[in-house]
Amino acid sequence: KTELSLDRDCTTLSRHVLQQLQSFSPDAQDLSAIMTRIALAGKLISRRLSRAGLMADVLGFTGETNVQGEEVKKMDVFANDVFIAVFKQSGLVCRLASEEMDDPYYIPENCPIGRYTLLYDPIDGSSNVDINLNVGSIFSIRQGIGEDLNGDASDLLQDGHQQLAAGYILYGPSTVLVYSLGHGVHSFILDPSLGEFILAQENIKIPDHGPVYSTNEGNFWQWDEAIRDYTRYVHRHEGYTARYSGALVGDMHRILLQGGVFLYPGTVKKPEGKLRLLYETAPLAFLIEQAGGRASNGEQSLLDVVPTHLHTRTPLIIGSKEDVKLVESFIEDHR
Ligand code: AHM
Ligand code: MG
Repeated sequence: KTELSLDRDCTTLSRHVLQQLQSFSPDAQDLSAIMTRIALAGKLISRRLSRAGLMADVLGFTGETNVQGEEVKKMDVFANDVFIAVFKQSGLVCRLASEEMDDPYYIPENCPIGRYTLLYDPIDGSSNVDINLNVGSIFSIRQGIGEDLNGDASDLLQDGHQQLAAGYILYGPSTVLVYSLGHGVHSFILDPSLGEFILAQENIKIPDHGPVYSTNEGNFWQWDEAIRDYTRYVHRHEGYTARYSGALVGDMHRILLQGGVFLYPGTVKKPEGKLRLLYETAPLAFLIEQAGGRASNGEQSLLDVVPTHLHTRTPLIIGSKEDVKLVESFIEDHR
């Protein structure tokens, strides 16, 4: 028994990444090191969140507005800076791009050695921070194709299949990291006494159908008829249950484990929806497809969508295969 638990405790994230890539090639070493840094960012953010109510200067707004017209929270700024800090002088990532920064952030001393770019949403669902509910970080690792001549990351405007790795960190009762390198989806739980993410579940498969539908029904009046019809269908059939936390990572984690569908469709005010492709919807689509699920923007597979700029938004329908297909069939019927 002792040996068993020891064995489990020894499957740390960095070891797992190397096992996944089954090699000690430079690329495997790089990705393992990058994942270790992302995990460090997760630990730092998790520590700060766990003390948020006790410390001055953690909760609330900074008083500024970001490029996307949203009020900036102190935790957004902190978490954004954490990711930059853990990659400085790492020689690993040459560039970071996030929801909180208009343009990519270059780490010149890492270029050109670090050929990778980290795309991330440092705190997703940040309205939950002030009320002590779950939030998450979403990340994706890509390699630019060609050169970024204008410094606006045009080389990153590629479809979601180009992601080398993607995942999220969920700050809930415990801190959970879920990732995929394109070889299945795996979860790790932060053991605070060790300061390590320990393997929890390997090769997670999402059920083909699940009971949960997760969407902000307050937007019903803003949706097009297809999505309204789908919602009416769910209201009129047994076996569905609504869950929506206002934080995508938590809602997705539930769906990954228990099945169901998450929808953030276009609205009158935001025809492209709210969520951004490169650091929100594409990484989650990569994970869900690796877990045997499906992700769509309503028109095509989400992984096929090519962004027009760094902060491009897309509608999102994601989750269990059958549930996503059902939503798509309503969209099809209204064409
Ligand atoms: P954020 O990255 O600015 O926090 O926005 C993304 C969040 C998601 O976590 C969540 O699913 C969605 O916005 C909730 O939006 P709404 O309040 O419109 O339902
Ligand atoms: Mg976000």
